Amino acid sequence: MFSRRQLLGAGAALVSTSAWAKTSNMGLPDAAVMETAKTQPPLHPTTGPDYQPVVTLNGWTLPHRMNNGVKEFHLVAEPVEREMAEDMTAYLWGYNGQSTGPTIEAVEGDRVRIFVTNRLPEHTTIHWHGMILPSGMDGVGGLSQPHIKPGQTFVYEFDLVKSGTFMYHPHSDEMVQMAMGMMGLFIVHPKDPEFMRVDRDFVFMLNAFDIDPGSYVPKIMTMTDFNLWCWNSRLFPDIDPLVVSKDDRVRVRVGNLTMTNHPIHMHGYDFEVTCTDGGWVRPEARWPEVSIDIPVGAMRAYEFDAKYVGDWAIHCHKSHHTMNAMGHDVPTLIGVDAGGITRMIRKVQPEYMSMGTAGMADMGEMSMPLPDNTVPMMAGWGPHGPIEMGGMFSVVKVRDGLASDDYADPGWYENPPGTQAYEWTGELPDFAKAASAETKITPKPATPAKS
Ligand SMILES: [Cu+2]
Repeated sequence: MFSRRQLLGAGAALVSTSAWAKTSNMGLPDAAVMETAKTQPPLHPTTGPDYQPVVTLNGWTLPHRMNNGVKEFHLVAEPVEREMAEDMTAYLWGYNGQSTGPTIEAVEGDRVRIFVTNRLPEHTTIHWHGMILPSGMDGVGGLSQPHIKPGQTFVYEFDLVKSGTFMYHPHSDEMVQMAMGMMGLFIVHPKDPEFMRVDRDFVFMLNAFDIDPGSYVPKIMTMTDFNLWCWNSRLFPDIDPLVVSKDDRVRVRVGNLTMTNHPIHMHGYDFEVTCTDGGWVRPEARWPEVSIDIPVGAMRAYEFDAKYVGDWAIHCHKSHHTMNAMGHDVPTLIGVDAGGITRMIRKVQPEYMSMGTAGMADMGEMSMPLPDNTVPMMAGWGPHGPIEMGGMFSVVKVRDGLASDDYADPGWYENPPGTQAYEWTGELPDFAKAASAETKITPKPATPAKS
């Protein structure tokens, strides 16, 4: 057995970051630390132009301090323990106590000064993906700057010349450090508070890990066959819902630093793609979608008006990405008569069940004993039974009359009578007998709505 210290890597001192932040400040801004994987409330601006702050799913925004008009942030690259689900913790590398790292928020026209302290067992840098900045601030180790050695603090300083959605990640032993979870989002709000204003603005990173059941550290050499597909290093059913008030204008920004694309599909709505890492999409160039493919090394944002109340699934449409830890070398048993083999195995193992001969839905209903520190392949229990999902899945919950900063889970939506699929019992129910197509249908305009 390896001890946790060995797993974290030689030289990774297990000093509490908060204790360290207090004792070795040296004039640096406080390095705030987040201890929980719960979605934190939006951090409203206290100086400068107003903006609608983002909400990072199962994440948080890094506080800053003002120093002579410059916004100063302090990121600490360090080993972290991330709760990926209620029963599963991973030993990752991240920033300020968490992986995915905190979201940085600032405003177009700001000058930012970002202190980066390296508490990893090896050197690192930070690249500011998508930013327009001086070449020497671009964070490519060896090319634009020396690598930041363990124990060193480097300073990045540049003007935010454009608004939009950017990402940050190491450009230093990049394959290892990104496989260990080092990444985050950098949101630059428009200087004009009315430009592209929305009522709710959700952000999250896509990530993929390969962590064997019962172990804690991602296998860094895995290139394609990952077994955990996450949003902000979190797995369904423990990804928080996206809570929205009816008629809100809503934006969802998704960043992808995994090694494959993810078609993110949202039910109940059509929406428009409004932003890429390159900038805002002009109104006349936006296009309608119900699934938006997030390419590798890119982000996409989409917007919609929350007209339809309900519980609407949002998920990656690659069906293996909405499953938790699973092996891919399991034989297909659909249509196989397993009776004989089951009887034989039960002679030595009386509790043995054969599964999979009629599909795998049983997996969502049964709770079988699992190794320590993993999550069931299919999970989640809704108001009508097992949801049979995992990984990259959550629910957009649109409700009437929520307060503007209310992101608390409102529970399950209760479908009004006559609006839910029903079992056929041989006769139409009263609401269906009364239904008349002529009185109900209001055609949706064929042209996209202006925003
Ligand atoms: Cu996916």
